[in-house]
Amino acid sequence: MKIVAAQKILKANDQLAEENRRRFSAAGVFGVNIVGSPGCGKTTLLEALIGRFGDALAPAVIEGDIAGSIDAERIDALGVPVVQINTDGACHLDAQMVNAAAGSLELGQLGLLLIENVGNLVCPAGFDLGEHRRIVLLSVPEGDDKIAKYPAIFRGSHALAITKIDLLPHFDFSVDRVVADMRRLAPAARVFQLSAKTGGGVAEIGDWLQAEAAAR
Ligand SMILES: Nc1nc2c(ncn2[C@@H]2O[C@H](COP(=O)(O)OP(=O)(O)OP(=O)(O)O)[C@@H](O)[C@H]2O)c(=O)[nH]1
Ligand SMILES: [Mg+2]
Repeated sequence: MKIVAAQKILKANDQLAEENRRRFSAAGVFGVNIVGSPGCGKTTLLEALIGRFGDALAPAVIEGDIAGSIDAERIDALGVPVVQINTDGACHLDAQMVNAAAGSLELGQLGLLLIENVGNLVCPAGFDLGEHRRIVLLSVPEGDDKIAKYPAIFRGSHALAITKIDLLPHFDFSVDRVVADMRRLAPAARVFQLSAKTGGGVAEIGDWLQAEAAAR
């Protein structure tokens, strides 16, 4: 007996992800996949980045959630085009879902496509969506051992944002340990420290993203 289903699915996903990437590049859209645990601060970061960029980068958002449209409503309130994907139980987005969602956006009028993945530190790691950059978030309350315990999602990311940095006084969380673990797994990745409460660090990651988008 041969079991090849998972490999086949991943191969098909990779092919469609490449197609998505070509489509985004051809339209002049820079795609960013935002991943991290439930509640780590993904939507809050999107809100802060959109507030910072304004219309300058012509952003749009694809929201991935198992159910509901809470996050899409938060983005819609900012007046930014948004599509909500409900995965109906699946713990990650895939290239097919993003392909379908992108079909309802005017890609030619956009500069930046921010894709918030389903909150999960495991499943999204294996699924390329066709993005140009992947940012992984790790919030202080989750603990400083998460890179060591969930390496795949960190290894494949271009940047790490340590979020909720305002909570450091309340948790035994070593930023040095997290930075060292990330350096080992992804030496080229940028590391940012953010607080949505104070707004600290949003400028740095926003400037980096803007420079990465401009460099393409
Ligand atoms: N103290 C503090 N709280 C934060 C910060 N960023 C986000 N939060 C809070 O964390 C909670 C979750 O934030 P969200 O942005 O909704 O998290 P998320 O990752 O989008 O969550 P899911 O989409 O459910 O996976 C909210 O109550 C936010 O107000 C921060 O920098 N500091
Ligand atoms: Mg969210």
